[in-house]
Amino acid sequence: MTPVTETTTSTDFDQLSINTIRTLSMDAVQQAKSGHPGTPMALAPLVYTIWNRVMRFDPQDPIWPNRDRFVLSNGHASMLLWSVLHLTRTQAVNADYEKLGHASVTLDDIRRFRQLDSKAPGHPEYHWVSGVETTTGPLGQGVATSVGMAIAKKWLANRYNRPGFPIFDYKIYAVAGDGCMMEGIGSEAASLAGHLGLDNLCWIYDNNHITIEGNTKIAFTEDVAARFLAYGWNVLRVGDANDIERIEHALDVFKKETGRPTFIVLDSHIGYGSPHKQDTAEAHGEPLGDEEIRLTKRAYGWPEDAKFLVPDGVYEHFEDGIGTRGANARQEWSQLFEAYRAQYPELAAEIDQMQRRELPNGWDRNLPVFPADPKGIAGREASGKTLNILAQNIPWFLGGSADLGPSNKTLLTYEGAGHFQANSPAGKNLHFGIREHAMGATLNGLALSKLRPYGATFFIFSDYERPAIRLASLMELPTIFVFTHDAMGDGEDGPTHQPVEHLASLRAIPGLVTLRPGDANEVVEAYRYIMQLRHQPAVLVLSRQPLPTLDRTKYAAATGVSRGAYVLADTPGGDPEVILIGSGSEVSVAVDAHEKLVAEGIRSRVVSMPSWDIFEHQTQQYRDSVLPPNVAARIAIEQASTFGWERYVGAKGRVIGMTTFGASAPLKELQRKFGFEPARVTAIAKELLGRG
Ligand SMILES: Cc1ncc(C[n+]2csc(CCOP(=O)(O)OP(=O)(O)O)c2C)c(N)n1
Ligand SMILES: [Mg+2]
Repeated sequence: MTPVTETTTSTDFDQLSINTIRTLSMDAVQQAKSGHPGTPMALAPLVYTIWNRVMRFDPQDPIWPNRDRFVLSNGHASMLLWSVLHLTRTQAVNADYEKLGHASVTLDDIRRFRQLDSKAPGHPEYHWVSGVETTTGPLGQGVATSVGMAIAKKWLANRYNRPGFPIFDYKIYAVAGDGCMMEGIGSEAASLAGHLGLDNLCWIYDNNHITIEGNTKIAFTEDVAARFLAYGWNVLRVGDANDIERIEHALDVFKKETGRPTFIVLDSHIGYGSPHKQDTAEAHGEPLGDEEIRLTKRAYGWPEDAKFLVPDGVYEHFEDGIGTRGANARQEWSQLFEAYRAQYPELAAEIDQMQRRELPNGWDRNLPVFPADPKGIAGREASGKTLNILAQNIPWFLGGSADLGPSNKTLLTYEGAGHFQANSPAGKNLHFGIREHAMGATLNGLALSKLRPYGATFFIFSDYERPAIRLASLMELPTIFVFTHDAMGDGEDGPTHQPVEHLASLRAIPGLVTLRPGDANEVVEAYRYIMQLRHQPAVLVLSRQPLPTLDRTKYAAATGVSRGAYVLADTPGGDPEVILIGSGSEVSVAVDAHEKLVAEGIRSRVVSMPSWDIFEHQTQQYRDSVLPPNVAARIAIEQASTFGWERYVGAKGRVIGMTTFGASAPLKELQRKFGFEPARVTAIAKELLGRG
């Protein structure tokens, strides 16, 4: 190995840079007394090669649209990312895409690895550190998200590239460990990527045979390479993770491959260079210890007592590599884009808007308005009509379903909508197959690429997608999750298909906007609200069965949806003695009960509450005007777990909801059995008012 003091040649600088990544990682974990040193030590040569020799990424502009993407799916090895972001002097950008004029990750951040406010947190966090392409840590999410990035690139290239104008021609590199290969989401995503022939996607598998409990032979003995061959990937192997020439060669093979994604099996040694910890599970997630660090640095030819050392010339070496290559690539692209703008001003304007997560002019023209109709229309139907308008108004709005398009009504049926496949990358209908979890992550990958995606399945299967929904919220991405069959409306399918606790569980995710509209016009208003979100994901919860379309000349306008909850029907003079609060299919139950109560001289009010989250963000004054604090007689009605409704009905109120699973029966019988009928509401209202 090359001693620090004797460096001269560029080969020496390769090794010196690699060892800088290794020792920064070891020192940071030791200082934090927590973290994962072993994998950064093993993968430093790989990450070095990708970044300094291959990737087209300009550290001066980490959000340049045509940059290559790097995803660290084994997010516990975050020190790899903090090291290269620091050594490349990648610049910080804020949420409004403004360059802040300072480094994204400083050496001081690395010294404060895993500490409060450090830009070197435990795992890569998209919204927190510039240069991180996606949040990772839950294993498998990163690789699955990379599939969305690869789909996005194909779609973007098809729409915007023109002869002589390869505006979008980037590649996506994802690094993953055994965990990402074991997790189901990784397999779902690999299967989808193979089917779609995503040849712009390269996964590098850190084949170190080690996970937390020890050698992978205790639980994971399949032939991973054979599995990827079966998925239709191009499978390569590099037998020595320290051989950067071979790594670069494999990456070259990837770049030339057409029609298939590439999977590189990289045989590595976790904790490489550590005399006592290499190839052990201890190297995975524990600091090496001061003495072992000393011995390892000695093995690297590093000054044994130096800490957080970046030797002379290392920053410059990255500057000469990725810095120069990235700056040139971006400058060439910028010139290309200006010429493109002159020739294709409309397309260029679209790209500009999309990059800022803005909507095109006229994005909401022709949205449907549904006339009053007691029989009404299903939430999913109203959604389908709305989606079909939005997709025509917004070029980069696209989506699909996990094989339930005909049921979810998410199919785009207008002429020219098309279906995204390997040979038809213009399609706006995506087909995720029955892979909800990968669908969620793929949607996030699309949103990270600045497209505006939606994905659908039955509400019950939000459980199969939940980790990706949570990450969308953590990343502050405007991903749209559409769910239909929101309660007992699918009756005969029974309790396996009837969501109960799902609303409560999604409402508990910080930052997520959950909306359960009460009629067709509320569905439209829900979309109008959601589409304007730039940094928040939304969940739309829709009925399978028809819901009466309320007469908005008699009741309040559906635009109240934008406030989360609003007074839909009131007592004359607005001085209610009882408040009925409902969402979704229970809004019309509340309205029926209200009419009966009013007819009996009871001063009732109906509050339609499609979204707790939006309502919570209104002023106290508004919230009090909807739910006056002096009215204690309150009834919430919702075909879902009662969990949490106390906050709106108070100690003296009541909740008509679910405390058990549902049952298999026709809808009407279920509504009777579980008490979602106007008569029950009126009876409870009178009981609360002491007029029973
Ligand atoms: C979904 C999920 N389950 C469990 C964990 C906890 N965890 C973090 S790292 C790890 C072991 C990962 O092994 P591998 O991917 O081989 O990484 P290596 O130790 O080789 O770097 C586990 C179980 C996690 N982060 N995500
Ligand atoms: Mg491993």
